[in-house]
Amino acid sequence: MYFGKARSKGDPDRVPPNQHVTTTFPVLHAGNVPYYEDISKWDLQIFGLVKQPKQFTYEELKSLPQSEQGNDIHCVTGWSKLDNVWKGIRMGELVKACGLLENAKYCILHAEEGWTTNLPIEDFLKETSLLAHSHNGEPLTPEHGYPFRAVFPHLYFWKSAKWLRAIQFTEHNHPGFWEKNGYHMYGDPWKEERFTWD
Ligand SMILES: Nc1nc2c(c(=O)[nH]1)N[C@H]1C(S)=C(S)[C@@H](COP(=O)(O)O)O[C@H]1N2
Ligand SMILES: [Mo]
Repeated sequence: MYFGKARSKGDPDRVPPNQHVTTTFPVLHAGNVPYYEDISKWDLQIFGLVKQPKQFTYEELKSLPQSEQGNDIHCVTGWSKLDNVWKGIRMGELVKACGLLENAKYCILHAEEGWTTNLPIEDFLKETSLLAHSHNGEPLTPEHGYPFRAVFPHLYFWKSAKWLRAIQFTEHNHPGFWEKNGYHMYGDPWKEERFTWD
């Protein structure tokens, strides 16, 4: 498991500029925490610029090859949480069977209540990009994204959509919920790509 170069608090190799380390796990989102009465009715859809759109049930996702990733997360509001262990499915594994079309360049992640975020396809397909169902050995709690959330540790944490319901592949880069409200289209914490009005 990879935990980065150093372990000390505030290490500049480990903690991006103007971030502080927290040992708590803050809960942050717009809207409501969803409640699922019957998880067998839940699904995750993959659509857009793919040869074969797909619809996964909860059970189907649990039966795909599972991976574990150790990483740090950085919220644009200033907190960083080090040494998280996520378990789930690599995004690359998830979309294997869909056949991405050549003009697929970006993704829109669709979460509950119409919440969205966007990122380039290379970032979505990185080895470290996960569709996670567990954090530090425990299933995700409802507040942190149960049943499945995205985790893109190399981008600010707002890109890591909780309660993910669909992944859409597009040719152009469409701003999501926060991006329409001035957050950066990419969000590299090391370059402090926080807001577009800076
Ligand atoms: N569906 C959804 N996912 C979301 C958000 C949201 O508002 N809705 N907020 C993002 C933001 S700004 C952050 S910092 C992280 C917070 O995740 P956490 O509550 O598990 O710490 O979720 C991200 N994913
Ligand atoms: Mo955030």
